[in-house]
Amino acid sequence: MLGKYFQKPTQEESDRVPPGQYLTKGFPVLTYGATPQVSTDNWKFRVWGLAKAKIFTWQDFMALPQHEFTADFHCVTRWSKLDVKWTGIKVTDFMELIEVDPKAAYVMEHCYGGYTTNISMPDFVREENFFAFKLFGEPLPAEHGGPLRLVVPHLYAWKSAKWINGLEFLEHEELGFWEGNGYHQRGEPWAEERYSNF
Ligand SMILES: Nc1nc2c(c(=O)[nH]1)N[C@H]1C(S)=C(S)[C@@H](COP(=O)(O)O)O[C@H]1N2
Ligand SMILES: [Mo]
Repeated sequence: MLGKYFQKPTQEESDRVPPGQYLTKGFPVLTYGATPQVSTDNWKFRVWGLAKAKIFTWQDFMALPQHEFTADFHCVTRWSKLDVKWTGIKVTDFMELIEVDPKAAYVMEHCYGGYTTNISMPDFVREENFFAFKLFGEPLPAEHGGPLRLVVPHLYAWKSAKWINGLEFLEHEELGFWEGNGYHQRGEPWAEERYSNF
């Protein structure tokens, strides 16, 4: 298993690698379909469903407090990358700008290109989750989700929607793209929630 693309972890590192995962040296690109090319000039981000409908521009996002984040990244195809450095905006700061109906228990993340992924409110609204627009100090490359992606460090990376452009708030859980194709509805890597159990 260990070869050119995988490295043998130190003890400290292996404590951070979830079961069944291997460390990778590079940062693989995992995209279903084509990479959308989105300019920040006409970029729009929508909120709808069980929330007051609202549209945000790139400038609206950039006006929010910006932070540096370091997070481990776990893809369900078994590669993990530790200590990825991002710059972004906390989900909790963005949530201050919108009015969500208390009945909303789930969120569907929507993206340019049509990808979707579902997440529960408690998994979404966490202090450590963020919208990223820089990777290792550089503008987020299109193939990694630029201009803006979500990062949800505590779940498998398919929940970290690239080219995110909308949040649909829901009362009942609906399945996103991979979740509707056999992947687990939550995707917690330490519990190895890889595949759907129904
Ligand atoms: N819009 C969109 N977001 C996506 C994906 C995708 O295909 N489309 N792939 C997901 C998967 S499976 C993973 S592992 C990560 C990969 O992010 P990376 O390409 O930056 O490594 O993005 C996730 N977000
Ligand atoms: Mo993935």
